[in-house]
Amino acid sequence: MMKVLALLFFVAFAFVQANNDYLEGSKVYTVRPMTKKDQLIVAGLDNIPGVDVWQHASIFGREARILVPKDSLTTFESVLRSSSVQYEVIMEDPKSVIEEEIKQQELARMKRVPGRISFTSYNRHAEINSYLDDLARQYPTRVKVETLGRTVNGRDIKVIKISSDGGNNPNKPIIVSDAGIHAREWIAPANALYMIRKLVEDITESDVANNIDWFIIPLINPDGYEYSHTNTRLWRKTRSTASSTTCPGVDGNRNFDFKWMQSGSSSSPCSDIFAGPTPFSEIETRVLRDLINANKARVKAYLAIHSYGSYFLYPYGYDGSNPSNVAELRSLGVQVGNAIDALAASGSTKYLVGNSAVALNYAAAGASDDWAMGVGGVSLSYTLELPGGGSAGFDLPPSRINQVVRETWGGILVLARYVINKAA
Ligand code: 0X9
Ligand code: ZN
Repeated sequence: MMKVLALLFFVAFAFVQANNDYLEGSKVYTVRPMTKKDQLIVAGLDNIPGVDVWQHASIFGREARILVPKDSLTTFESVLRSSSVQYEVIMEDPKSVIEEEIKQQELARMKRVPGRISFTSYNRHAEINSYLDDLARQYPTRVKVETLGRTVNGRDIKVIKISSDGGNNPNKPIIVSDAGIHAREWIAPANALYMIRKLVEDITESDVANNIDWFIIPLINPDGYEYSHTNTRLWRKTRSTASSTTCPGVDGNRNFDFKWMQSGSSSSPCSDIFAGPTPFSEIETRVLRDLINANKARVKAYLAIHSYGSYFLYPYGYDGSNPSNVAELRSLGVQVGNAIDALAASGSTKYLVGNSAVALNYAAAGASDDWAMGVGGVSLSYTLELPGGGSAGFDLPPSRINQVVRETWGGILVLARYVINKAA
């Protein structure tokens, strides 16, 4: 048995390795813009071919983290040198670092209890969908699971609807949340799964479980997520090929039809921030649009779950302008951030709360949070960027999943209770 397992592991790992080969010879830099002029230069680095901005620099003193492929190293360094922006190589060999982490993740998966959803390893799409279906069977009065759509690679995108009273009470607020639109942000679906657990299997806050109907899509981009497990660890987009077969995929968070393509987006299919051939070209974005539209009068809050950087962000991210209820968004956001910080492990990054374009220091149009507010009419719309970890930030070690999802739940409770009080 061990031999078979070892062989399987070897085969799986060899497969993964082959597909991360594009990282060969690449480097990871931190870049520290100190002035407005520096910021413009750093923002322009995005356009160098193959450059992958893992974390954008922020005016609040956070440095950028950028992966630069071998062929772009000279251009990248010469731009920075000629403009005297401070930078440093923090990873000389990202390929081997990431491969080592993939090995660790696989080991953690081997230790999980089969058939149970795990918070000590990352769950795969099939496991997530069976968990939802199991809950629907076990808790038929509280839980309904619906398939909202099927992806280009034939995977079902499911929503779990959690309600204490059948789900048809017109006066009850709904909170809609999705995770994993960006494939590589593995902690996001894990966090959504923990929310589901706390609202169905392990209810310790019955006010929140009973006074809100929760619509949660724990994995909205299953094709991309699976691809990041089996092939390219840092895959971000969907896997659709309508625009290009050599460069598949659309950035779901640039594909929503609100100020589409107006900022922070690319019209090139090979870019990681490709907005798609048309707005809502992707099934992954249409399912969310349709879910919110179908329940418009009752959806009181929307939460997009991403990673990384410990941010709690409100619209509008397409240009940094503030919606009319910015004071409410901000003060609730600060309370959410504080609640998470209070439960966080010592030494972890404090949450930064703000308008997304301002806090992240880049505008980006076509994102779900802006659409939910601007078109969907949801007045409390947020993007949660969970903490980073691992070498790339997206690969938070499995040993930290538990802590992160628990502390984050503390913040989500604050949001939920605000919604309950407001509706009362
Ligand atoms: O750029 C994004 O899509 C999000 N950050 S991530 O690192 N997870 O990719 C932030 C989206 C913030 N919201 C808007 N720009 N509207
Ligand atoms: Zn994201």
